[in-house]
Amino acid sequence: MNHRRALRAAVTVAVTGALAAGMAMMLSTSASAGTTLGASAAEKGRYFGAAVATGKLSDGTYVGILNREFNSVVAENEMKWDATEPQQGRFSYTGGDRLVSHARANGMSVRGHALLWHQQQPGWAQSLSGTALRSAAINHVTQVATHFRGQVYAWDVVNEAFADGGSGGRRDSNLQRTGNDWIEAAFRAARAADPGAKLCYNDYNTDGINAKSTGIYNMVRDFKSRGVPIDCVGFQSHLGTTLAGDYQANLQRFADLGVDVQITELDVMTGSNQANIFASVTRACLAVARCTGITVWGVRDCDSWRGSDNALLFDCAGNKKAAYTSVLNALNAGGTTPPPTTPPPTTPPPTTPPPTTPPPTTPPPGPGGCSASVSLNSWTGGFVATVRVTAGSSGTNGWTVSLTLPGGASVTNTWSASASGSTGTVRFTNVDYNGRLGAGQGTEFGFQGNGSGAGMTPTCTAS
Ligand code: G2I
Repeated sequence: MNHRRALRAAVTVAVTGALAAGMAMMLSTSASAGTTLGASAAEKGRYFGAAVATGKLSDGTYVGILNREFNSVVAENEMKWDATEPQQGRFSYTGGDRLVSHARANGMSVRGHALLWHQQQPGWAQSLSGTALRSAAINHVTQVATHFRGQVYAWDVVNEAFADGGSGGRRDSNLQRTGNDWIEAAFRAARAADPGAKLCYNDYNTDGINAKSTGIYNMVRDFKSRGVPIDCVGFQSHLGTTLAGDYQANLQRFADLGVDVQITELDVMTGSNQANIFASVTRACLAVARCTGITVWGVRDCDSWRGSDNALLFDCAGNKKAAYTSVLNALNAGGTTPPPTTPPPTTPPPTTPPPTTPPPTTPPPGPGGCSASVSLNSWTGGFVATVRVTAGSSGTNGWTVSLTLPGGASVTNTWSASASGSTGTVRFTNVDYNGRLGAGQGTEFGFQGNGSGAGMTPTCTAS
């Protein structure tokens, strides 16, 4: 990947300009004048985030800007594969946990970046291939997403898997060589590990309708049609001196597939167009109802991977640049469409990792019938329950699991079963693909709840 080369492949600027801005003012449902990026974006039901290098959290100027202006963070490097699993099976979460804890203390949501990527792999993974690499990669997804379960608003599950240029196909990589289905395998593993996180595919050079973004579009359409769990697409938006005229139309066509979209790594080449391009990207996100937020890739120009491009919103001394003002004005003027239906959490989940519950001891199935056991992953105010159903000696054609939630608890989301009721005694019945179990066979379903799920005892009835 060569982002510099990528930046040169730019098209004409289409700044929507005064007309659109005027319309936005007219159509805007509530006049607003947030005084910081985060507050103003929040008024529009969105977040405004920054990539953070945790090493800089001891820099007072840096932290001052971060805490004042942003209500979302992403780790610039600390949650990547080389950082989180430096040796196979040995996980290290120091940097990621530090960022999550900073976010929690300051009311910020967290984007997770990135579970699988061809770059920044630890040496041991670079030297693997085939099924050994595939299992290591899926284990990585499972472990890391489990560790941060309940603490991450959205994960970049797979980063930069498509090729540049006109092919519209996948990039060659060790991961790609394990089989074309590696991306969907990663998304399924991530969903199982953290059912509450939005799962995103993230890439660059997708800033408009082009061969690469169309290749990704086709993958997302295919995933949606086959039920592969994908919730969002990240558009990195490392931009040059021009912006494609169809930047917003491209976001919209993805949103129309039924996924959220997010601007995930925004930075723009310095120059006379910088402020305009930042504002145009902001307006584009506000104009797409399912664009849930914008993240800039760093705080001050000198914090940026782009060095002398001076590509961010604050100068090296921490002063607001013209680009900052243009973004804030665009946020305050914007919002011609309703904000997303599921705004990102304003109260981030707890930093203390959920208590690890030992694997449940599944009661032996009796003759006929079925049995069920629950394992819980809880945090203050919520939990995820995984329920294991095991068929007795006659197998099942279908099953129903009943359990009684403690007072004040409620089911908010169920997968691999259908729930009747959400409080008190709730009955979960198999879905079409998991009702039929052979003698002694098992299956799992799960649900997420508010309140405490402690002490639930399931009973299973077979049909
Ligand atoms: O390349 C810009 C971004 C493109 N999209 C994915 C992002 O994850 C990526 O971020 C950059 C970070 O901003 C850099 O900070 O990813 C680079 C790695 O590809 C990061 O650079 C690395 C250096 O290459 C390492 O030498 C260094 O040890 O940062 C590491 C930590 O400072």
